[in-house]
Amino acid sequence: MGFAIRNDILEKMISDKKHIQLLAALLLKKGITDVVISPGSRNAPMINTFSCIADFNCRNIVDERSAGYFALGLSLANQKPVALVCTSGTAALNYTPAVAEAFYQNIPLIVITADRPDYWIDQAESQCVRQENIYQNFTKKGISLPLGESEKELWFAARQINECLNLAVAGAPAPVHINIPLEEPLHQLVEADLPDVKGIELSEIISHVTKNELSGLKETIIHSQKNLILAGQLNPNPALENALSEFAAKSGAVVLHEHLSNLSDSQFCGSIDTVLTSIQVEKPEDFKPDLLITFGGQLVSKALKQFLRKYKPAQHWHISPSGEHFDTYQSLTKVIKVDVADFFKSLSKLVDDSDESYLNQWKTKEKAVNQLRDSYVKNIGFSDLKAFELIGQQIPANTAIHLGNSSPVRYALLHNRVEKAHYFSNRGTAGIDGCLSTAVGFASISGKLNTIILGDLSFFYDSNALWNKYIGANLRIIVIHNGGGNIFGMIKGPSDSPAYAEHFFAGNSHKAEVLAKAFNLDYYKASDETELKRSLEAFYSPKQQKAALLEVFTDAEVNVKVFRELFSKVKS
Ligand SMILES: Cc1ncc(C[n+]2csc(CCOP(=O)(O)OP(=O)(O)O)c2C)c(N)n1
Repeated sequence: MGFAIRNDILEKMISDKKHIQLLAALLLKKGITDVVISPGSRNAPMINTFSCIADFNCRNIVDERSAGYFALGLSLANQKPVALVCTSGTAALNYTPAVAEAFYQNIPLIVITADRPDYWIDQAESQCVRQENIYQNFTKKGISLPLGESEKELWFAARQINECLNLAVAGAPAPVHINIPLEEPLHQLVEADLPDVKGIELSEIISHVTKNELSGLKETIIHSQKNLILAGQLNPNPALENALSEFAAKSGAVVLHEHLSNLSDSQFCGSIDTVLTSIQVEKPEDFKPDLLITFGGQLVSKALKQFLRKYKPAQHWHISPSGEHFDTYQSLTKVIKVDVADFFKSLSKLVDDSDESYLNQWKTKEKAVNQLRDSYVKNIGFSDLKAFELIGQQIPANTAIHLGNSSPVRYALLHNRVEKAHYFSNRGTAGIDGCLSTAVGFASISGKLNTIILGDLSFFYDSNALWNKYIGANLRIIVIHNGGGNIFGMIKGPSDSPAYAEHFFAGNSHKAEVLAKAFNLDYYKASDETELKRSLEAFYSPKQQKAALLEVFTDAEVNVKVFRELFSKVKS
């Protein structure tokens, strides 16, 4: 299999290791061309081979924890699998957080780790850990390639690689792990083409709901008075949004969504946390659905989970092409294994008797709490809640917004969506360890302006995200510096603990400014409303031609007071 060499390389030299040639050929055959490499010695055969081939777009990131999240962001942005390549030992272990996040966000990472031959494991050899299937809880499949290069072993390796690459994107996408034991010498190169490899295809049959089943579903929908549709975290999907809008309009169903669902129809209901707080003090049972239909990934709102677990629907259908049994509300009665857009499209053709009383109930509530929020936020002092309002007003439309865990995502959800923005967040496992790296990876191939808003602890945790060559002019980082883990002051439990200040809040007086300078970012700061408005204007001005960081300083105690007051106002 011929290939073009990178134009800054003079010779067509690739590793002499046959498995690696095979792997490169199969990756190309499956259209997997984005590679994130971390330096090492044992992975030299992969580095030498991938970096010579023009079709591979290789990036280099030293910190494997950051590289993993960067790859996740890349994959999310271009909706394709991304390969990760690292050496043996703790290098491989450092991928684990990103692999777990990718697993729970259904992102197909192809994790390629170099290893020593198994007879050297646990033998006081350097840089080895027990690496076989180390990500077993977070991958669809983990393989270790055979060491030998006999015809049979190469056939076996090709079959296993084919299977991994197919499974990564089949059904619910997920990471796969290809561990490669390698014998020295590691740097021997040959002038050769890639081998002609046999690609094995996986043909997936898309299931459709039968006519009979559809008419049964229709009957249930028509006879249930209160139909509630809940959209979890989703990638932007206009076809799905159209189908859902049509179904909701025809059926009168209420569609609840968060910003991370990436839906924008104004007939849908957002502001979930404040609406539910308000409902609790009236007659919550009036809002209890008869039929709940869910799809997508996780939801941020804890209040929603508590509400639906208490006021259980008579029926709960979960729609998913891969058929996972998410019984988040302890009421699951049916899993419908179909494409979500197809499901709503098919049902729209059968349903047309929209009774909007349930929808009006929710929309009236939403309007009331949003008005209350707006008048409250207008008059509060400078705080995280206020800063998020001002930031939301200034972020340009039609951009990508990445939200850090944990209070940033919650504050953003309390405010209106930025017009036509796409929202992302590492909500698969809700870690604070890779929010910035994910955004940097995403932004590195995004044609849009990308803003990441994250807390100070998350920023410092993942500041190595800035330690690479892929920081583009389209990146804007907003660090909400409230002096520590302010989220723990907002939620009950940690804030009452005697260990709160030292072990939950973990006060942080370091400033992001020094790191911004170290990584050559333009730096802005704000400690009050006037400064923030001024900084935001410059931060988002077309004149800002370079990646920039805005550090917003707020007072943790004021933040907690303001946040709690909003909810008590909503309650009263
Ligand atoms: C890797 C990881 N470690 C610990 C946590 C627990 N945790 C959740 S939020 C948080 C504090 C975050 O602080 P910061 O980034 O400053 O944001 P804030 O919520 O204070 O605005 C911590 C430690 C986590 N989610 N992920």
